[in-house]
Amino acid sequence: MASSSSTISPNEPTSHNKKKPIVIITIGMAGSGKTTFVQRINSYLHSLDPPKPPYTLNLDPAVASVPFEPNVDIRDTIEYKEVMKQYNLGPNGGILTALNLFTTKFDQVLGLMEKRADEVDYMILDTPGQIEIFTWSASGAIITDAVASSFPTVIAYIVDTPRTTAPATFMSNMLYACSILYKTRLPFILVFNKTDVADPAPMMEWMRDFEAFQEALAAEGAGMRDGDGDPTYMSSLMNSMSLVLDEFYKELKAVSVSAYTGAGIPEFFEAVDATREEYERDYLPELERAAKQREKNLRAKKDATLSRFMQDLSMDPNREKMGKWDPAAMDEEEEENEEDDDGEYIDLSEEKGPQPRVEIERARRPGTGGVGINWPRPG
Ligand SMILES: Nc1nc2c(ncn2[C@@H]2O[C@H](COP(=O)(O)OP(=O)(O)OP(=O)(O)O)[C@@H](O)[C@H]2O)c(=O)[nH]1
Ligand SMILES: [Mg+2]
Repeated sequence: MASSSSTISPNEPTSHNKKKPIVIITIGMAGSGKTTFVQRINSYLHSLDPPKPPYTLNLDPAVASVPFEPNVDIRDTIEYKEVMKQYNLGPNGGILTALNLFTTKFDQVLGLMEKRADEVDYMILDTPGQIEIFTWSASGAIITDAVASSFPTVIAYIVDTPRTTAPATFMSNMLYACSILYKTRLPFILVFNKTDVADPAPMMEWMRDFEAFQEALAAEGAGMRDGDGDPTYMSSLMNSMSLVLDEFYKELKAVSVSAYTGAGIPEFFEAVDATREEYERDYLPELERAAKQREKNLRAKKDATLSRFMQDLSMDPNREKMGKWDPAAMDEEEEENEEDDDGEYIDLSEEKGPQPRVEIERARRPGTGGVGINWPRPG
């Protein structure tokens, strides 16, 4: 899937010579305010003069209600509670499987995004509540890669500021952010949210000044010194970790916002706009190199299969009875098969009158006749 999009150049302007929109992927711990933040940036973009309505996608199958109107909503195609029942899973397994199933058709979603690229400046993805479902799953990686292969992309890592005021908690949150940065290698913005209830200034200071963080750690006291007054294992670990993080802080931008009041949102967009250059300079060459390598591997695999096939053919005593083999015809047939579609995603904002629905959508909508989901079963 990601590979299917590798031919699209994210650097190329859209057909009207407009720059490609920037995709903002919001990631953050459960309850950090991702959805409220997406709602806030969505309404901010609508309120600009002239308005710049973004293209929005909800990838959280378990959210009860979305406070903005997403253009693509995973809940329209997959009901995660039904997935839980069918696959006998718990809530997290259900969400993960729902996301995996959605990802199998993400090329269609990408197609919808490409179609709207001329009209919008920003595309915003809201991700599932449990952070690891998106960041440590194959589907999260596939979606991120697919999107980043087609558009300039930035990660907005939402930090729950009031829950991160303790130095140790702050550090674990930053370690998580650090792992995501190194995993995705995409431009990264730390978004300190909920600043209406907690001031992120001390945290910003800790990021700038390593010694300030050490002092805060020492001031926290508990667990840092043993009975003899020597530093504990925990204290040494935290000190070494904070040294690692010091390098990480140099690579990223941090902004303070309140999704609740709207404070800091213009500064967030300044940071987002600045990442376009970073994306083109650092990420794109790597992306192009990976795409070329993928293509090379694919060609080598195809050549190997072809020569094996030719060998088999030359050894087959019945080959005279068969018609002459035409590789071009075979390619055409393959392409035709690829085009076969067993379902279609719908851009809700384009919906005019009754739309063809995929089977799984009917399962969710009461009164539409669908009773079960025919997803492939494991094993
Ligand atoms: N005070 C304050 N509360 C906020 C802010 N942003 C979000 N919240 C609250 O934080 C809670 C969680 O917000 P959500 O937007 O649902 O967070 P989320 O990260 O999408 O949550 P999940 O998707 O369930 O993980 C809600 O009660 C919000 O009202 C903010 O800027 N200030
Ligand atoms: Mg949410």
